[in-house]
Amino acid sequence: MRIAITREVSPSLGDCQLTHVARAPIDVARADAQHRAYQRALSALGCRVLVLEAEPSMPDAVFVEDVAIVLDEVAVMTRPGAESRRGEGASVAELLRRYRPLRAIESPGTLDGGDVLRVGRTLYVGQSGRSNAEGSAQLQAAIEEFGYHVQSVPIHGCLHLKSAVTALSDDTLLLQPAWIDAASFPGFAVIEVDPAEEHAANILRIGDVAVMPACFPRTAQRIRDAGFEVVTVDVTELQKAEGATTCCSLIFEGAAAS
Ligand code: CIR
Repeated sequence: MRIAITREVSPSLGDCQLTHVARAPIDVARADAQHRAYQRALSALGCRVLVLEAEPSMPDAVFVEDVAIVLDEVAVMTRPGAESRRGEGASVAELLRRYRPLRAIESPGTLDGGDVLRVGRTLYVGQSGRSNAEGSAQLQAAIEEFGYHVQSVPIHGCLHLKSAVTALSDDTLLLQPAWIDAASFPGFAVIEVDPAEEHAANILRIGDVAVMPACFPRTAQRIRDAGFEVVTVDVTELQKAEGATTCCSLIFEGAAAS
């Protein structure tokens, strides 16, 4: 069955890290309500949603995607580039070890899960301010025995690789051309985000469905026109914290937890 690990919104979300987005007041109660709706959307798409307790002293801990890379054979705990986020992984690791053997990125490596896009056996890793070359090299060493390989991709002007590109299927990408060069992905069909919707490239793929923020209707239409199913969620408060839809879950196939 498909598992989705999530974590409740921290009451300190307003003190989150921000890199390319200007700080705006966050309504935490609203963020929490939106996050619950996101969890319900994942449930409706067949996920068994596991919910970790909020971490009151860790503003960004709701963004569980950044602390682990979960593959079919193994999970790799990351070492997030922002120091304030390095404590978030412990409770996720505790849960993940029920499902996968664990490996870990060690200092001086840094890696955010938001920088890792898996398509088939390739893990594209963004060269962002959060993930360094040592982090990519350690990821490669941790997973190569399972037949995966890491490919570094330059990005500019955004937080993470998956701010700039995500996969709608194994051969079609959704991409923001201002932040990443489509030439880094030879052989893929590419749908560009609508120019009026700068942050629209981050979709969460669950099976054949693209889960994306409701505030990008033009890009949603482009995706539907290409034959994909779209489910929208309202995540405006989480977007103020520089998150969107992939960041709030770790999704993988696993037996039901006891
Ligand atoms: C951060 O800057 O780390 C958080 N405020 C946002 C992280 C979003 N993560 C993601 O999209 N994978």
